[in-house]
Amino acid sequence: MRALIVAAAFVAASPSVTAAQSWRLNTVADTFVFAEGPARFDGALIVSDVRADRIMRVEADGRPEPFRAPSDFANGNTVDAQGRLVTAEHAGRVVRREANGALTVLAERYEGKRLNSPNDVVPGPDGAIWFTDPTFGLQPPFGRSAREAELRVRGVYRVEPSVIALQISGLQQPNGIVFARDGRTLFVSDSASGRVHAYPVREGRAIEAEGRVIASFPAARDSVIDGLGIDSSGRLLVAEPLGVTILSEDGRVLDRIPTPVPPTDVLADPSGDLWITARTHLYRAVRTSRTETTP
Ligand SMILES: [Ca+2]
Repeated sequence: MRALIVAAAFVAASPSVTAAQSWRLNTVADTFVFAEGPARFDGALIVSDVRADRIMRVEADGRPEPFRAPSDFANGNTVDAQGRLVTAEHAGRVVRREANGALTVLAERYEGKRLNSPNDVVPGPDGAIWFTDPTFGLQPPFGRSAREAELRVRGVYRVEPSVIALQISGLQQPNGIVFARDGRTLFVSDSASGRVHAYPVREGRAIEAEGRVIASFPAARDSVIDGLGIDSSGRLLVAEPLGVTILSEDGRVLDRIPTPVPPTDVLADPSGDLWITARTHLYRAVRTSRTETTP
């Protein structure tokens, strides 16, 4: 396991004391074709290798092993309130893995038309599944073969059993999706504009108003803004072209973790560490803090 110190950040209230926070970035694996969608499931880390058309399972010793292959070009993963793995597939479905390993299709069509390429997925405050549906998986190498979009909208949807409701329709390429800890705000990244949008959520069930832009990250290093996460303190984690940026809920930059390879997604581990997928790489970012007194 290789490590490097990547960041030293901000200044505390007292002028004489610098609270230097840094992160040690461990490379857990570098053998992915295009890693995405980290999720904690069944005592291990699940990571999609989108372009390799398979989902990998990473045990504590760090070596990825096949979990599901082929995976219908699976991308985002999450775990629902009952502990079941839920996966967004570029092939056009959102599926739930049952205890016996069978897959239940949660979403496949909207108003009779096939979904574009579901990208990322998250449980809502009431347990319903929400997902983004941009068009990145309509072409190889992110999908099996080229196909035309049947839907004009690139939406954000909420799924209840047998009901799929379009919640957001105004984004160009909705990608990362996560709820605030209190469930009253939904954050969505738009990979076309580089923006992070925040939407008020009514009763945990519906978007009640237009969102507002709280941050923006321009394309760089042949990469665009991608996955979002939330940590145990409610801080927003953004996988953006230069690394993972940590924001307050209103978009203030709290910390930055540069990554050598542009990140695709980020997951807060219960330990406080961050799992970061980055194309070929899976990193584990470990926080190291120290306080230095200066003259
Ligand atoms: Ca994504």
